[in-house]
Amino acid sequence: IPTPSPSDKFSFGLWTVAYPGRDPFGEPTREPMDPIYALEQLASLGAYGVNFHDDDLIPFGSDDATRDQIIERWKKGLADTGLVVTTATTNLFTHPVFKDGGFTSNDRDVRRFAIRKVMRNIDLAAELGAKVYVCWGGREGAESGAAKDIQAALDRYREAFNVLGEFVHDKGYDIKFAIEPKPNEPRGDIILPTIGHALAFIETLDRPENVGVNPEIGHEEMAGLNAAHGYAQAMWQGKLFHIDLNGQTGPRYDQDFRFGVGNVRGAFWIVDTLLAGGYDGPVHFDFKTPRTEDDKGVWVAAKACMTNYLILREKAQAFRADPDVQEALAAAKLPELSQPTLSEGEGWADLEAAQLADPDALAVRGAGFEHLDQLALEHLYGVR
Ligand code: GLT
Ligand code: MN
Ligand code: MN
Repeated sequence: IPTPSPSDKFSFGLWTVAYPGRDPFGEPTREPMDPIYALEQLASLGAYGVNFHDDDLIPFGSDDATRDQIIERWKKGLADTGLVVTTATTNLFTHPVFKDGGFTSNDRDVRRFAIRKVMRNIDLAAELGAKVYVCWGGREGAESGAAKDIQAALDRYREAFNVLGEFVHDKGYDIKFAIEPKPNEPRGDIILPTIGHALAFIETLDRPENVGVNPEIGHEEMAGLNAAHGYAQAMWQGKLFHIDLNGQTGPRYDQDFRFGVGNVRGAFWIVDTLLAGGYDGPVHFDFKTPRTEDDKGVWVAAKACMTNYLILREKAQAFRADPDVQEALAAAKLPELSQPTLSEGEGWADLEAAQLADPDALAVRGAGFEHLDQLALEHLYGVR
């Protein structure tokens, strides 16, 4: 069984391991977790970095003196464990003030408060060396039609990112934003529900180059989408700034299982896609340990996220290196897909005049995809 090490760049949200097991139907089943204990455990398991919401670390409403004390203790914990703050984010969803969202709340005062809350935590994120700032707009949405003017809400969403982009620029921070899409939960419908919506929105911003996406596997699968294809398009557009890896079993509530369970075949292709695309950011897990588990179970689950990634990485690499697979890829014309459709110097007029292959002859050629996919499954099932 492979062992994680910091060179694998595994990172965890503080809220993931500290999740106390509260759900809409039940009270927490685990004690609140000291953030320093979380750092110690993660470091001992071989993790590299952490990500946190402002309120994960500093309880909402803390006075300045308390805040400073907590930050000093956190810095010492980081120094003692060697963990890196790769990423930070803002909680714009727990406090009741955000019941109708932060950046897109109908209430202007709430929107102003939300942007200020983000600015304050970006200052801290920059001080701690974070390079990515995640924005999950979990409460930006609605349960009913007339309650939200979506075009106006998108104007306000854009305004918030433009103000924050200006803020980061003016302060000279080396920080990029990563928008995390999700289709629903906790709102009935969430704005920017998928990777595609987010990518299109980003192009409307004043500084699109500074904003990318942080797609979560489970969120794409909740929308019935192929998460690996979404990750691939985000990389193709130079926008995969961060990732939230976890497990999900089809379109239902946000399960946030540990990475590698749920859609196992999908997880294999996610890892293969990340390797193929040369993703080199933090390999970040956003999971919640089921509330059936005690503290020991939390660390079993956290470690398993990393172990499962390493197992799938070995399998994806072995799949790509297998001569039978290379032969099957060639037979399935994968190298041909990388060739431009028109030749060098050829234009539409040449194509119009060209002698083309007989479509009926083309139509009877088998694609060879079943053989190729069976080879992948045999690698995944561990018999190759
Ligand atoms: C929350 C959510 C996650 C987001 C986090 C970032 S918080 O737990 O379920 O998907 O990534 O705000
Ligand atoms: Mn989730
Ligand atoms: Mn997430």
